[in-house]
Amino acid sequence: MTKAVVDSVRAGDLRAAARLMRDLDDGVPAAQRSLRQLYKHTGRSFILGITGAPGAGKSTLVDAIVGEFRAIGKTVGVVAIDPTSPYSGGAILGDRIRMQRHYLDDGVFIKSLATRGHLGGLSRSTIDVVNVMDAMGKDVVIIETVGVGQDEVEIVKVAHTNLVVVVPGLGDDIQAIKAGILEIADIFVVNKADREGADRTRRDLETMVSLNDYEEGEWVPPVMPTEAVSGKGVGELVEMIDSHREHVFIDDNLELFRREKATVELFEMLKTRLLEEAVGDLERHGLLDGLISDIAARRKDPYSIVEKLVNHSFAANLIG
Ligand SMILES: Nc1nc2c(ncn2[C@@H]2O[C@H](COP(=O)(O)OP(=O)(O)OP(=O)(O)O)[C@@H](O)[C@H]2O)c(=O)[nH]1
Ligand SMILES: [Mg+2]
Repeated sequence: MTKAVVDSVRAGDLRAAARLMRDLDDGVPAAQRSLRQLYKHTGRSFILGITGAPGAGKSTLVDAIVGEFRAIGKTVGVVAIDPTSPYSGGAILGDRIRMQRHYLDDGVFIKSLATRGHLGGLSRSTIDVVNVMDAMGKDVVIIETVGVGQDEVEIVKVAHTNLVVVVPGLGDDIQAIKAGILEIADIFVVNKADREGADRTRRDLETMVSLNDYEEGEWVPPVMPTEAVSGKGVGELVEMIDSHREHVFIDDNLELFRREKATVELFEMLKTRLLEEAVGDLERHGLLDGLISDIAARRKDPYSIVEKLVNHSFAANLIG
């Protein structure tokens, strides 16, 4: 059974891959087993992360970038992480509409992930989907995510190249960008370059980048203007993405990248499993609700509870 799924996914079967992703969402144990087998067939895709504020034009840009990759015969997988809507909600439909050109193209596989309903965190689910697409043999896997929480910051470590999309007129926002996003951006994209203030935003970003110290041979993030709707600037952006890909694929850099990705994968999986294990155990012993009430009422503190749980075999130590 597992072998059949693994073979079908490796052969690029869209239905098998879609079913596997759904089973992973539903926590079907057999799906986990398939992932284990698939892992050794991953590591071939080029993974591109696209982060930016809601409405910055990420999906429109993804659509245009996909068009460029398809034009040179590359197959593409897209994971769109939707910040608010559940599966039946508008944003997924929106993603489909914005990527409509590719919706009927067999060479493009689009999967949306809702942020809700991932006990172990969204990073884990994203990694699973990326790995399935990688094992399917997609040449490129694109992850679209709203760059806010810590979760997203971890996710981007699985991408070879990260675009940070900003829009003109961000003013004070540049401070916010500075704080978290500079460290993840390999390329800054000033999208909606048709709007007023695009040049200013571009200069501000370039100044911000220039204030950083870069070592010899280190990648300095360029700032690229685009108009995702018309496709203007997208060709140049894809060329820059390719330059960065070449930079990452220099031996030492690639080794470093692979270790970083492996670390994120291991840690995210551990986090999920341990959490599932602990919560499941507490539930089975009928302790979870009471514990939460006790903590809420300050009768117990979460620090001591967690300490007891991890020092011993979860709930066993709380009974008896
Ligand atoms: N003027 C202008 N509008 C654009 C451009 N690119 C995208 N838009 C518009 O911006 C709106 C948001 O685009 P999306 O691609 O959905 O943005 P997003 O960042 O994916 O949004 P979320 O996924 O909801 O965070 C849409 O109405 C697009 O048509 C551009 O280059 N110029
Ligand atoms: Mg979007």
